[in-house]
Amino acid sequence: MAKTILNGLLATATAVGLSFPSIASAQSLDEVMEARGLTQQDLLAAAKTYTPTGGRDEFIVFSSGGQSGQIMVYGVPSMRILKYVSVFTPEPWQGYGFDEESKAVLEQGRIDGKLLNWGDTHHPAISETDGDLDGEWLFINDKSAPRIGLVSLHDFETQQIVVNPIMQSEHGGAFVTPNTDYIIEATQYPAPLGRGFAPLSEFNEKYRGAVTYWKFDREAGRIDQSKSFSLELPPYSQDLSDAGKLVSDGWSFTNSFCAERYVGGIESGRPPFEAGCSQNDTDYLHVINWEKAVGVYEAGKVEMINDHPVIMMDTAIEEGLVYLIAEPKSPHGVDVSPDGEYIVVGGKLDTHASVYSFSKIMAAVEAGNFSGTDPYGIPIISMEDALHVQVALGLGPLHNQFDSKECVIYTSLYVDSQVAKWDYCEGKLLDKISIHYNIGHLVAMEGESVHPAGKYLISLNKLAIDRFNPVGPLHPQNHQLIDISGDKMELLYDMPVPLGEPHYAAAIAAEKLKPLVRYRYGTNSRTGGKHEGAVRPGQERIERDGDTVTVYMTAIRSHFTPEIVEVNEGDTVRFVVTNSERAEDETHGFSISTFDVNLSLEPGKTATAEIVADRPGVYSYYCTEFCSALHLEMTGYLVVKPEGYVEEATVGEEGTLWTEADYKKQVETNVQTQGVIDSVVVYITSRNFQDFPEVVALVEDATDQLTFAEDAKAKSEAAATESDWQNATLWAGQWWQYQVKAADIGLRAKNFLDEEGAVVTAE
Ligand code: K7E
Ligand code: CUA
Repeated sequence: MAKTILNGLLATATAVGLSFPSIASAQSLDEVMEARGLTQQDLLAAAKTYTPTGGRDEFIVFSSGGQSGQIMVYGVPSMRILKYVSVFTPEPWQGYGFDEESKAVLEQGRIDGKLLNWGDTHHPAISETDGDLDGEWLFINDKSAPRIGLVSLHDFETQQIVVNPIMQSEHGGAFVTPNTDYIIEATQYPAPLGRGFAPLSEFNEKYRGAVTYWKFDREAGRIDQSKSFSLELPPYSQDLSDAGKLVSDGWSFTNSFCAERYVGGIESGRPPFEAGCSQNDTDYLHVINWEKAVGVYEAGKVEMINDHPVIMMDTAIEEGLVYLIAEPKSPHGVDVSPDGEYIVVGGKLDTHASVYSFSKIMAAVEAGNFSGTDPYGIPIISMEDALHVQVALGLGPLHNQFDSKECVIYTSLYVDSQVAKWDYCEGKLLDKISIHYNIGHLVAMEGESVHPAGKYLISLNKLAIDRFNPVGPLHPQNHQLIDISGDKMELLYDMPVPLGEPHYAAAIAAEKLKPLVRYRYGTNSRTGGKHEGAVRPGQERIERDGDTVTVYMTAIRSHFTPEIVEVNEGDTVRFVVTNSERAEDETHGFSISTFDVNLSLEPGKTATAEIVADRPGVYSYYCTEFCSALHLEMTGYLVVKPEGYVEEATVGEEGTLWTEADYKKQVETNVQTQGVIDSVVVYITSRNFQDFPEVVALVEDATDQLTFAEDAKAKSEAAATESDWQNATLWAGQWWQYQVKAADIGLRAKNFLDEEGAVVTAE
């Protein structure tokens, strides 16, 4: 076995560095087109999306995962899925909900004492600086239970969940203000504020909507609930929101449906909600001066509901914080143009998109030019006074996204299954493209920022029907990539997504994201701070405190320290495990048979698996990531001794006893291996490796491994001087294990230098 691996290493070492000329494919492009029935157009689309091995994408998309409670991350234009970030739902691979640190995050999402393991993610928002996406943080709402999740874009992990103290359901979040001072969250279905009871017969009097402004403390990297407040709104079903920007900064916009305040009851013979809620020709766009509202909140003009400050409607009206504008029947999206002047609303049940002018709205507010008030006394600005232009686009206009080209906007048409490209300044239709089928949201690159990036648009479809190989009655979702760089939109690619309904997505230039390669040693990734249980190699220990046993453990290729943990039946056992690797992508896992735990330990991370050892037995634990050639050997035993068990003084017998000859043979192998390592070291150090941070990191890691090798070598030699051939051989074996890891890393570094064209700087 040892010999085989060594030969392999030697072979790789010689092969690396030799480059073979690429052999041309036997087939020509024409033959492939013919054989696969592809058109010129198909080839063009393929060339625009194909990303060769090792290639990177220009944009990164964060898509809501709907009923999965997650976020999906993928690249554009390749449409390759890179990650699922779990927010409201456990995710086993990444240990989310299977380690204590992430359970603490899910715990924050408890509502009225109840732990929820399901969420319906709808609208992600990337943090902004001066209205541009800055790639630091991501917020997403849960429509089903009124919650907002916060994801760090340094490690793509969920770090906080906040529960809305007054809402029963929500939809119009998460939308950020241009400097991420606040995250906006608006209700969906009206209910008594504070989630109490009131009979439906008192709907008009006791039921309410609301919008919450969550304060974001960027320095702390947390939503600060103690500086957040809400505004009471009428019991219309508030829908989507958007924050004003530039000229309209300081204002926010939330539309609504069911301004009829209709309550269904199909079972008692009343027409259903869908009929009663779409009877009127108009609903209301709420126009809110949040900046002024902050002052009103700080002046204490609030009522406390569930310990949360709420500016009640009377105060809001008196202080001039809220206005309504009639908008066409059951609208859906509301989106503010990059310059902040226009607010575009999709009609949904109306064929028009309506463009409101912020300066016209302000003129009406300043002149006190209102057409009346709603039943709660909120001033209504007439549609004519606020409207810039209305354009008939087609059936079911829903959501809008902006292009980098001035005045160009894209609107999804749900019923028509089309995207309309139009000019919102002039009010004219420019182009249409059919999608398959029934588009909901759409996302253009940085299309909601003050500087949209254009280039691509993605249609987030509600149905796939016949687009993919059938996989049973539940079809995958379909994200369709569209090229918007030219005058005509061109469909490029269909991406099936087996995750959950995509609602909204946010797309950012990849270069703006600065994710970590490894954690600072001993990081609790869910707080971002140092883990109090982190230990360095050599500090591992097992501590007992009453019935609680804490195992301070490290993980490195390819062993845990300690490897045997003995406890008593009934003990609570906490395994606090730190991955002491530095090498990029050297993640270890940790699971204990039948205890329903899994840790994902990326380099530098510390996480905890806590179990109650309630059944006597012997439970193996092992690393769940294939991390090295001896990954299967990365294991240990949790021994749970039955109550009253008395240990007998016996000595375990080894399976094999090693001799001096075995020791010498192993040492010989090690000397040869060292020869390979030395040659790789010469290769690397004679080149400008310092110019490549990736290689510097690999070299540091290899140096670590060689230090461990030295330590094992010393132990083996000490045993040999005492003629303890058993331990001498085994420690020589461990010495070799560290050498193999160092050689593996060294070859990776050498390979990298070859590919990147490093130059010889020394002989
Ligand atoms: Cu599905 Cu934004 Cu919740 Cu529209 S939403 S489609
Ligand atoms: Cu560590 Cu497998």
